[in-house]
Amino acid sequence: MSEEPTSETGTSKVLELERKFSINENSERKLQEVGASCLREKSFEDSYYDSVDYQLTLSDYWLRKREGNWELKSPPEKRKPESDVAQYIETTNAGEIVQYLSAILKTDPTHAGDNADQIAKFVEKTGLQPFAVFRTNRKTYTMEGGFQIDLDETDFGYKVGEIELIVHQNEDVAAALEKIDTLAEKLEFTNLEAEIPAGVLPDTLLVI
Ligand code: V4E
Repeated sequence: MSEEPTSETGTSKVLELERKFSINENSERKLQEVGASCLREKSFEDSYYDSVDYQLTLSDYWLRKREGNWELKSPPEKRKPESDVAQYIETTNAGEIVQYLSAILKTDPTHAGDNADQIAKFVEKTGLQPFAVFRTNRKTYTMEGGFQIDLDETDFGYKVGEIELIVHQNEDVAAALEKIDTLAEKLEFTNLEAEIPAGVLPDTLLVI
């Protein structure tokens, strides 16, 4: 991957391994049966930004402002292609986000800074615009093994679950992917891609 995920104090980058799945009326009960416990329930609004010709999303870069905080999900250099698990580097540091964006948009990053206000200026200067804005209600469960399981419902009626593990070292990726797949099987979670009805998600969120 372009920059190594690290567990050093102060870093803003982690590698998120996450698998989405369809949820039904039994999903929450199944989670509780395997020992997961509900950590919190919250609601948040996301605004996803891109250029008019979708340079970011077409390159699998996902820039969003969640409740006022900028976040960027970018693809690691190497992914395990055989896995159903999505693998992204998540960056929250404004300076780092601008570095990534400048490279994709082929813009000069010199006017970049390291706080949210300066990233907003960068976004304005490069003409990035919100292309999808929606609110999500999320129930977050945790369970033994470091798993986080989210049950999401958006304000346009889309329901999805997600199993997530965070890793800090490349060497841990293969084992973590296997753990996610094993848990998904145990919970009888069904593959999401096979079941998304056409038109449910904004097309721009289904680019890859
Ligand atoms: C990567 C991506 C998008 C950006 C949102 O990523 P996501 O993991 O869905 O965020 P969220 O809010 O569910 O989790 P959090 O960041 O809070 O942990 S939108 C589309 N993609 C690419 C993508 C895709 N098209 N389909 C699947 C199954 N995964 C990723």
